[in-house]
Amino acid sequence: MTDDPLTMETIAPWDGRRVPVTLIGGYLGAGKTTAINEFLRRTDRPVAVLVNDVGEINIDSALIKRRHGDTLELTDGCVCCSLSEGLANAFDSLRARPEPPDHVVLELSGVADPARVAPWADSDGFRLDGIVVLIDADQFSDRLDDQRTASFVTTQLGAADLFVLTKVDLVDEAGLGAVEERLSALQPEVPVRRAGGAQDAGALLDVGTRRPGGVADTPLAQLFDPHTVETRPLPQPISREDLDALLDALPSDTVRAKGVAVGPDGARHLIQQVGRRRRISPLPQAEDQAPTDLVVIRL
Ligand SMILES: Nc1nc2c(ncn2[C@@H]2O[C@H](COP(=O)(O)OP(=O)(O)OP(=O)(O)O)[C@@H](O)[C@H]2O)c(=O)[nH]1
Ligand SMILES: [Mg+2]
Ligand SMILES: [Zn+2]
Repeated sequence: MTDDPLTMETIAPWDGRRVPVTLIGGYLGAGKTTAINEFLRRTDRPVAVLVNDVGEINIDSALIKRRHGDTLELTDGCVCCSLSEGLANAFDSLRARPEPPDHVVLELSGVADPARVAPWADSDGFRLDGIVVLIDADQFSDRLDDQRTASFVTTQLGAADLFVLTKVDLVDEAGLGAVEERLSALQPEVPVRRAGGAQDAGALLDVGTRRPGGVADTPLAQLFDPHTVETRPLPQPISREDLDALLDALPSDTVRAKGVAVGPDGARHLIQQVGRRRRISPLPQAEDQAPTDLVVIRL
């Protein structure tokens, strides 16, 4: 930084105002895009959304854009590993606007370490408001017990200011209690909220001031990423039987798959697979989401 007033003026936008930035982290498929969409549905404030998807096709940003025009995508890599330039450009393009957004929400990739992205959120014109890490109550224990994924999950936990438990509808009370116990053993100071009620979307942005020392205490970033991201061709159109067969045939180390398929009748379907859990749901025809190939993330 320099004290040259001319330089200061050209860097700091909006008369020195700093827009709060919330980072949304959480392992692959934890429910980040779903939660952001829910949040946007409940607010009419001007929120800018940045979405990082590791595949070549940014399905998430398409899903958010269907409802929210102010969405910038960061595609084909992870913001904390290889896309830092893209992230810097995204913040620059926000800074170039005459009017600041009220808030910026950044969906991190499912393998990102939020602590490595935090400095961008604290740059000119912005202020890191907090790091929310979503915890998939359905898959958390498996991911923590699998040595291939445990370090990703624990690194993300270490950066969090708030945990939001997702998919509480898929887990019984004893299971939820077990997840909360493990979380509080690992990160006793970080509050945990269960998602599921009307207030949850609000909880996402209700982070406010950061935990003292939060990010500084974060363990060093993972150096070896075992994930591979592939794009597999999806025949268009494809029958439901063929689609199921294709998904059944994915390698057993698949942790995440997503894409948009078109059925024989022209109807579009969103494919969402997280671990072994699969969901294929119709997309409203009116929204005309283009079909995509299948993004497959494996260990
Ligand atoms: N049952 C249930 N499913 C959920 C919930 N939240 C999200 N899902 C489903 O979980 C799947 C993944 O959700 P996403 O929101 O795409 O997850 P993500 O964290 O953005 O995934 P990546 O960006 O690929 O890491 C989708 O099928 C969602 O519908 C929930 O609270 N309950
Ligand atoms: Mg997502
Ligand atoms: Zn990364």
